[in-house]
Amino acid sequence: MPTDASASAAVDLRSSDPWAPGRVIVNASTYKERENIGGLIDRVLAARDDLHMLVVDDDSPDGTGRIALDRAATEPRLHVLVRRGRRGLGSAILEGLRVARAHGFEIAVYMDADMSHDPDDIPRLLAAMDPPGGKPADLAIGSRRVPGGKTIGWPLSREIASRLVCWFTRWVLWVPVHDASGGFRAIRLSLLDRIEPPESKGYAFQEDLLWRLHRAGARIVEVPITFTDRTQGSSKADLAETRRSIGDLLKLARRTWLGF
Ligand SMILES: Nc1nc2c(ncn2[C@@H]2O[C@H](COP(=O)(O)OP(=O)(O)O)[C@@H](O)[C@H]2O)c(=O)[nH]1
Ligand SMILES: [Mg+2]
Repeated sequence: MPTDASASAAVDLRSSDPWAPGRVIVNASTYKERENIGGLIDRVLAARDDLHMLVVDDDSPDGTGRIALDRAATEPRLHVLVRRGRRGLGSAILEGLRVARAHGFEIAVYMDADMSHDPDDIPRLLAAMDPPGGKPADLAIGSRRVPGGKTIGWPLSREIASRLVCWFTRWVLWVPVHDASGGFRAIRLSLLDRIEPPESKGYAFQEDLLWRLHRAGARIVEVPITFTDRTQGSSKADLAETRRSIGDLLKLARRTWLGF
């Protein structure tokens, strides 16, 4: 049964312990995704029957967290953390990775919850982490900007903004990847011990994490994916988030070039 601490509004809600042991967990961060969350859970858990899943919700006013908690009551591979108050996508991803590590998982895949990332691509990301006969990777990026990868349904303004951020990350932050801003990745969780945690709490978490992993010598690979813009619910990438991300990226540029 999920813990129900609704009487005490300041307490984060968690689905029940203990967790059965597992090697790979798929983390999805949610804010107001009630139209998407049920289908996402079904598709992730069906992608491979050894996968666990962790949903980190920021107390979505539309009840997304409650939907996930109710599912977790009967699904032992599903775990849910409902945090009190909106704390940002980057903060949710980082907390999810830490929870996964604390529960002994070796690899986490993290993804958006709006169906832009296809759960059927998860096995390909995992295969790139441990290629048979090849070198294991530390991070596999689901990439729209390598041959075979693409974006469907984005307005031109989003495409341009995303390409600018990727260009900036490659040529100003000196991280040699093609898709630095996507949020569909597999990461070897032991790497968290080798870096200082990203300071970016919002969308710039993606570039910030890459910047730190690259400087720590992580082996990063890119796997082509098709990103399809959401058809249900609405984007949370608003003006405030854009401003915050630009500030975070400029801070990283200062660290790269001036060292502070
Ligand atoms: N937990 C949590 N998730 C968030 C927050 N902001 C956005 N998300 C989730 O992050 C993912 C990406 O957000 P989305 O609105 O689709 O951004 P876009 O794809 O860049 O337009 C979605 O799963 C959102 O529900 C937040 O503050 N907290
Ligand atoms: Mg989206």
